[in-house]
Order: sequence, then structure tokens, then C-alpha cells
Amino acid sequence: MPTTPPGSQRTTSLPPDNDTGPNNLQNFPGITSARLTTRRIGGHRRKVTLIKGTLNSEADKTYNVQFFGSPEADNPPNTTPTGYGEGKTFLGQKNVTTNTSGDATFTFSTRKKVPKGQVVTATATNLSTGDTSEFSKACMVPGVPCL
Ligand SMILES: [Ca+2]
Ligand SMILES: [Ca+2]
Repeated sequence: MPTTPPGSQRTTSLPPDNDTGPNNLQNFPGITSARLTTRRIGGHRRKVTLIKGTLNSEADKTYNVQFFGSPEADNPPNTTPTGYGEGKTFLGQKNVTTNTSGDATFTFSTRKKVPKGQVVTATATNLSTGDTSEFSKACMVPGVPCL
């Protein structure tokens, strides 16, 4: 079992997501990579931030995954950096649907740039219940792979 800081519910972000508690202990997503690249948008090549990740939660449900950029991961004073969070700048969102095993993968790109050395995080919200997860582990740009 991973060690858990006081007050954290991170060990409850494990499959299957049938645990209950505040927000039904909604699992947070895992970000597997985050990098700057170019994409063809409307006939033009544009620089984008490309984020890939996974979510394990309840089976056959739709989740709204929100993405955030931050200068650094959560680093509260006088404690060990957690490596999770934060969510300083909202980058965008997308809905993902889990399969019968509760798994989903996602790819998200945005023209909002997250500079090299900064981090991206994500949250997941169960659209059926409105339960929102804690912030995911932070993934530094360019981080391939992060998990
Ligand atoms: Ca959970
Ligand atoms: Ca749960």
C-alpha cells in the first residue's frame, strides 16, 4: 500500500471504484504523458499541449475529466511535497466513458500552453452522481511517461 498523508484519500483511488465515502471516494485520473507538440487545426499547424491518461472507476459510466496547468506540484510549507495537484489554470475538459471493466483512456489537446517544467493535473467527475475526485498526480511537461 502507498503511504498516505493525513487527511488524504489517495489510497482509495484504486480499482474497482466501488468504495464509498465523501464524494464516493471518486478515483482520480492518471496522466501518462504531457507534452508540447503541433497539431493541424483548421488547415494550420498549431502548437498544442497534448495530454494522455487513463481512468479507472465504475463500469459503463461517463466522467467529465478536467485538466489543469500549474507552475509546480502541490508543495505545502513544512511538509514533504505530495506530487499531486495543483490546479492553477483550467485548460479544458472532456467526457470519457469507461468500459465494462471500469477502464477508460483519453487524449486531450489544447492550444493553451503549459511551459516546459510546469505540470498538468486532472480531476474526474462522475456525471451520474456529481462526485468529483481529488487532483491527480502531477505530470511535468514534457513527461513521457509520467506513470
Ligand atoms: Ca475510489
Ligand atoms: Ca468510489
